[in-house]
Amino acid sequence: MSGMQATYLKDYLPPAYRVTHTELTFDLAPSATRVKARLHMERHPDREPDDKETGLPLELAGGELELIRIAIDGQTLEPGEFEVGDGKLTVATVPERFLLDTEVEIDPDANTALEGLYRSNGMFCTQCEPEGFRRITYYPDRPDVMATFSTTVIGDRDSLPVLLSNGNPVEKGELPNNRHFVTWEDPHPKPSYLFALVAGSLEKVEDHYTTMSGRDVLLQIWVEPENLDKTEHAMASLKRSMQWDEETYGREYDLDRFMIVAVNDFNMGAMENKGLNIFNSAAVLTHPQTANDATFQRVEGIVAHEYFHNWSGNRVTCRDWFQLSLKEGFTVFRDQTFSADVNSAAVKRIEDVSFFRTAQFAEDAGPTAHPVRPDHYIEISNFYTLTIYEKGAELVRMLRHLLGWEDFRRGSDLYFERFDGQAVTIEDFVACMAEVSGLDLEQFLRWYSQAGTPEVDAHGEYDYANCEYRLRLSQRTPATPGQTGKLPLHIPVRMGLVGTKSGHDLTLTLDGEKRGKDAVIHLREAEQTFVFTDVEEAPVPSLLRGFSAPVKLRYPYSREELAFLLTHDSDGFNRWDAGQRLTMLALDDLIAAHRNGVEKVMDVRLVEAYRSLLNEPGDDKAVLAEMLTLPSEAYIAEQQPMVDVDAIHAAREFVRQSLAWQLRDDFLAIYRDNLSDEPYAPTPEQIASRRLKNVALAYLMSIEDDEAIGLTQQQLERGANMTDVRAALTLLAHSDRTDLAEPALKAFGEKWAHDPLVMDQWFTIQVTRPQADVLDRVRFLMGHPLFSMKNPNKVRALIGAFAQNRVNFHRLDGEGYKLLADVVIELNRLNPEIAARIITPLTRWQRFDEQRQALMKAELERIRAEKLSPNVYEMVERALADA
Ligand code: B3K
Ligand code: ZN
Repeated sequence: MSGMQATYLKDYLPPAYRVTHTELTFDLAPSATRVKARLHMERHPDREPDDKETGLPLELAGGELELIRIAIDGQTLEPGEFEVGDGKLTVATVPERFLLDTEVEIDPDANTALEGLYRSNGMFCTQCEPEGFRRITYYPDRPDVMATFSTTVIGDRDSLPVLLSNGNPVEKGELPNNRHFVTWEDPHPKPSYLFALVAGSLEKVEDHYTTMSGRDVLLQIWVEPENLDKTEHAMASLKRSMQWDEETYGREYDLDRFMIVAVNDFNMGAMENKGLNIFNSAAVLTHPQTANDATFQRVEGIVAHEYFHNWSGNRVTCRDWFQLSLKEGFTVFRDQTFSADVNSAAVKRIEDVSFFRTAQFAEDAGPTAHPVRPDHYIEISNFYTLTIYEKGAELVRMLRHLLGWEDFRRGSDLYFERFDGQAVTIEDFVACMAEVSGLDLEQFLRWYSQAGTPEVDAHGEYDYANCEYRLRLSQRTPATPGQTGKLPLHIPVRMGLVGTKSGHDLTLTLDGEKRGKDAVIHLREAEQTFVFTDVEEAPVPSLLRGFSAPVKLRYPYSREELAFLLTHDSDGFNRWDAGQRLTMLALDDLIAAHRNGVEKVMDVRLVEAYRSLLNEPGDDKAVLAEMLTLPSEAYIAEQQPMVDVDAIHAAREFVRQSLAWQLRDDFLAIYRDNLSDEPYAPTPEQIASRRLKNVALAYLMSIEDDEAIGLTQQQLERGANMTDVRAALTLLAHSDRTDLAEPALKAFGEKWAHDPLVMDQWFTIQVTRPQADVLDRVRFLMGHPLFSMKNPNKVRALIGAFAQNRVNFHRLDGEGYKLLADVVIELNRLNPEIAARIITPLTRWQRFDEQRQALMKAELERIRAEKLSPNVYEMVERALADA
């Protein structure tokens, strides 16, 4: 089957023909939209015809299109002069330079895949990355074909008063039959994946930004009328992002207007279309009463991410989709740094790393592990992964560590200047970094082609007699599917030595050179020893500070050493990490006790560590809240050789409840100290305070403390903001107090039935309950009038969230797996991209006991027996490859 064929990086060839200018006309109708395209085409200078007589055939991608007409230089082609099929249109002979005219009809209403042109709540919108443009018109739909665009949108004046596309509006007017049109011109050459069109009954909020060179930019956020009051935060985030990119990277915006549109049905978070970003409404709309702090921060990060793509992605784009991380890894790194700069930097890093070590490590350890630059794919949409995005960002962060900020910035300037308006590769990016710094980055490039998480083992020895500290580091990367022989990587290890007497960082002297108190050492060999001299006292090493490389670092720390680092490490991130390690040691013992049916005993050292945290809270509440947060069940699972969901759940609950019993009054004091009457603002200070308060309340609720129940109810009833309301409702709903939870859920559901984003939260709260009856609840809610399998947010809120409910999804009767498989089979028809994402938990079967493995594989086999989309086919084949 041709759709199932793999594409290989090694087969890359420039396109035979390129497009210099694209003219599009859309005549919009819900189930029969006409698209006329006029492409100004010429042969690519690097492509010689194989045969001088016939030249090079013209091949254009296209799917789900009904061809009405095709003409070359004004001459309509007759059937026989071209061929349509297999997702493409082929013309055997064309001139060196020509005008291609096509007209097609498409059916936006039938488009449930949400790729190409589709309708959401009556609004027309597009999603073209990576290969959606071919569902709009026949085109060389690949990122290395960059053209200027001129787009005319025609629609009904009443139902579609707003007609938007990329660039600047240049003409508008009235047409017969109550229709009107707007023509847009985008002067910046762009690949087809950055094309966008929106038409609907929308309203806007406007603002202005003056760029560093003094140009005025009109900023617009377009939403459905009822959401006009939910745009303030996104607008403020946009302006902050524009300013930050000028100050930090010297990058200025390049059009007269920048538009954001909020859409309810959207596969991803948002899309960086040139000058017309399209956002999942969940990633842009906020209001203190409807969105919690985490959503405010997520919106800020995504607005920044899409805006930053204007340079890292749009002005300089990818040569082919294997280079996806060139734009995504760099842009994630940019948005992470932005969020760190405008919020609490330590907390941002803690959040990013704990997510990374939970989810990306799991991807690396599973059957879909792939390098940051894959070398083949069946369906590129399956590669919008944590490895491409988050690990890609970690690689860029390592480059910043290796070069230092100043050289890194010079490298980035060189990259943007040299490749402006071009489609390039990861080597091009790394070469700029090597050129400005003089560093040899050859070995570093292996990070892009080698999959898997490197494991670094560290051992230290202090030599009292010679005042020397010897640190031996060794690295190995476990085999991943299709890649067995792994090579040593270039790993920057940021570190310090904390004196056990003084409690301070000691000066690091390496090879006779003083390196300060915090240095980056370079591990390049499979095994390397670093000898630090003039070390006046016995130290505890603080390694991989700030998570300076995406590796698993093992060091045989004692609990005493970890407790010491927890209070003395000068690096906030590593203080947190020491706490995590200490907690993990206690959890390991408890997991073993649970498995062996032995009585569980709480580690008093952990209780004392928590007690000191609570009693000497320091000034960073945000970090404290992170320190008090136990590792998630998913994170704990990642640390185990074989996942025992029940033992993990029991051990974690035991720790939570033991801490709550023993530190009850401290938690209560923290709760009370952080109550506030201030009006809501998404400031780092307020967010930290609310977080700390709600973390404390969660501990107290874990033992169903009477006073805590009263406080939770009060917090819910007071309804100060969604952060507090959602936290309180979740605590009640996840407790055994059904008598309190059910009326609260009912009231919340009735109050917010009109707001889809709040209802998403309502679904999630219910299906993440630990109680055993939750599966029935999931099935019941799937029949709720507000649930729809066609809306990706609803699918994520209900099904995706349930699959994260570890004890219930992994039920031993296999009903959790069966439910997910049923959903995958249904979504495979409706929306293959979402189907291929939601299936992920089933692909991780190797990590579980034999009984669960058999159940999960049986469901994968059941899916495999269906007629599958390339998306799901590829995932299932990879998942079952070793079965
Ligand atoms: N570049 C988009 C990805 C959309 C792909 C969807 N199949 C989102 C982002 O990373 O900004
Ligand atoms: Zn992106």
